[in-house]
Amino acid sequence: MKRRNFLQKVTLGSVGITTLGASLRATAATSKKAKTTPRSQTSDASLPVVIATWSVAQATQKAWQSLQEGSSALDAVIAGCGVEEANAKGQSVGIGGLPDREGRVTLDACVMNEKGNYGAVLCMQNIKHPIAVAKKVMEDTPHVIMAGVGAEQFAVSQGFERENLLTEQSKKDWETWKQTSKYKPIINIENHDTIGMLAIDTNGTISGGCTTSGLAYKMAGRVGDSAIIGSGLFVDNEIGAATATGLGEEVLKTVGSFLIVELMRQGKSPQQACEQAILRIIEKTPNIQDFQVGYIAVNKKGETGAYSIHEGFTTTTYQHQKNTISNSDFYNKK
Ligand code: SD4
Repeated sequence: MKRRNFLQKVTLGSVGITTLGASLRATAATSKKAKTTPRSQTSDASLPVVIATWSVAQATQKAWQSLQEGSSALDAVIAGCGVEEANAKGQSVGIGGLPDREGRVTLDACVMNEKGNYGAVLCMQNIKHPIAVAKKVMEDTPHVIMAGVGAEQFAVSQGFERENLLTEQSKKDWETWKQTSKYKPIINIENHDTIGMLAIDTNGTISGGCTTSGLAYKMAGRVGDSAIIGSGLFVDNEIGAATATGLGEEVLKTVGSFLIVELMRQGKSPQQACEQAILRIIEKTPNIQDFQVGYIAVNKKGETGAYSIHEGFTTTTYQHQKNTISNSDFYNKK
């Protein structure tokens, strides 16, 4: 996966930020060379389709293959997101995710299916595939959200293995961060590229998922938008679906993914809906210099859209038998 330094500096209230670890700078530099094409403003309606945040060609390919092999849209999304969760080099999801400021990797993930069912895990440690646990929460419990130790215990009871998710590299980066932070109340260094993925099968059945390790060096216990219904993800099988990446606090405050689906319900295209949802954030928080948000959306026909506040948000779309990485359009043209 080609990653970039998505949010370079984030300020929440009076809480400051520091610099990235060397490996993160390296990955950011690599990603600049990623072969991408600008997204067109209009998109073809065609099914099936898999669309994901960021440059995750292997993940969308896996989801696409799963659809071809007859998996449900939900299982295709879980398989696709699972590719990135298992990628120890990716410091944004699953194993290898950058930890909170205490050095703990805590994961958030959710899924929604075509029936409007939802399952999520929040702040879960030691389990590599939170998105698969989220499906279990949805299908095998009377609840929709499980958090922390309870989520982990539930996962283990379902056969998931406990493992240490803090890789040597992420530990090293965290230790470097601790030195430069000088133990000031620093909240995060955002280089996290949450994987949000939406899939529609040939029958028009829509499902989605979103998985993340959240903001790097977040305060212990912090949860972002990614696992929260309507914010990091929303699916309405009659209309379409949307998912988010970026500063979760801003997505949460505007319930971004739900907003996009509702705008599509009112007749907006996925592209127009993503743009309006970004504008909603900017109306509420005009000082956009310090943070980034990116949205992707798909409607029932298989048209797609993507938009972000700043340049640099890429999307991967598998459609028309082709896997394409594109640069999304963005608001801040300067
Ligand atoms: C969060 N939205 O926890 C996630 C982080 C992210 O790209 O998407 N970063 O707020």
